[in-house]
Amino acid sequence: MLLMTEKKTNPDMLMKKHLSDTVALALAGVTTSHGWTLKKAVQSGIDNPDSSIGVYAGDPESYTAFATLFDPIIKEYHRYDMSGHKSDFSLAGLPVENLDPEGRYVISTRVRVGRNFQKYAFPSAISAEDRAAMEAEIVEALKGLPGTLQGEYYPLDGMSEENRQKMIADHFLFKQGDRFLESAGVNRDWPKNRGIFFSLDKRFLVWVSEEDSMRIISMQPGADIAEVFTRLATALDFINQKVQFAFDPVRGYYTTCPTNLGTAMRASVHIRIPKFSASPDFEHTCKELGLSIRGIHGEHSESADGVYDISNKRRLGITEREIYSQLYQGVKKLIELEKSLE
Ligand code: ADP
Ligand code: CIR
Repeated sequence: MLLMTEKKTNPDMLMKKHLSDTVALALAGVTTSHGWTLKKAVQSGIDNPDSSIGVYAGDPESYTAFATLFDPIIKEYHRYDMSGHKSDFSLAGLPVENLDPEGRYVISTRVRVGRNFQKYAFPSAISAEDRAAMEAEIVEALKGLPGTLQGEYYPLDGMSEENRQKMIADHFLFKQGDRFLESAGVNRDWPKNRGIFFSLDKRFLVWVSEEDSMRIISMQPGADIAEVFTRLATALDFINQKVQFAFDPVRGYYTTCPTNLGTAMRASVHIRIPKFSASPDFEHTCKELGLSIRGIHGEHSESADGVYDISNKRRLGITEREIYSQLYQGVKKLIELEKSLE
């Protein structure tokens, strides 16, 4: 499979496809209140010709100010008709049993959402001053989380290199942004005012000022997708009362990258399927199941030992409940296919 480690030109980059001369001309003089411009929005796609999307937003206002460029990209990527975002975290009536109780295939399960503040720019455009103020607000908002969600905040600045590398290798912590995010401005002032909050058992985590202002994460070893999903829903119920997130009734939760809009949810498993992943049907089958394939160290990383990160492709035009269902049914199918080849 092709993972984006080389700078091959992507002829299908959505930014190139939708940035006609007319659109470019109409948006040339536009600047949002946090200073986002067309040039900043498309810089990542220009610097990285292998981009699949090639645009980033700088603040909530970017999505309306540059709608003539962003909306066609959103519609095409998410196959979404802009008919309105619907949220539903309920699992009532859905299967919830563990699909791999013996732990033969599914190594771990993770569900995350991206969230940004209504009042601040996104990490791509935020000022150093606002980044510091936002960090303090997030730390405050996470105080008083109920039960096992309680935890501590650990700033990146000052963390030992050994500790940082170990947390990255163990899939808990984020790395500095890749070349796509670098071009979008996300790495400015690194690592100041970034950090990670986690519960004692490291099953509930919040990344602060990575690609989005917050990445709220539930994860654990094994295949109990329902438990992981429910933990996240409980945490969100609490945090929603403390922070006013940037939200739009049509585009859902606003995120730095348009691929994350809507639910901003990525529900994934690390699954060991050495036989089926080596078969020519692997990519096509995942696509049919609505699933994306990533390497095991995150986006744009490689796989190892037949273990892949499999997750929902769509985040907008789909509810959280539907994402759960899609991952659940997809994992079920992939395990069946692997078994049939053993
Ligand atoms: P995201 O956009 O979801 O934050 P990345 O692809 O950058 O994702 O991955 C972030 C980190 O989360 C990486 O270390 C990745 O390996 C880890 N990760 C993703 N899914 C899982 C999973 N199901 N189990 C364990 N770690 C995971
Ligand atoms: C790109 O355009 O390829 C990068 N900016 C990353 C896009 C986000 N990720 C994705 O589609 N899975």
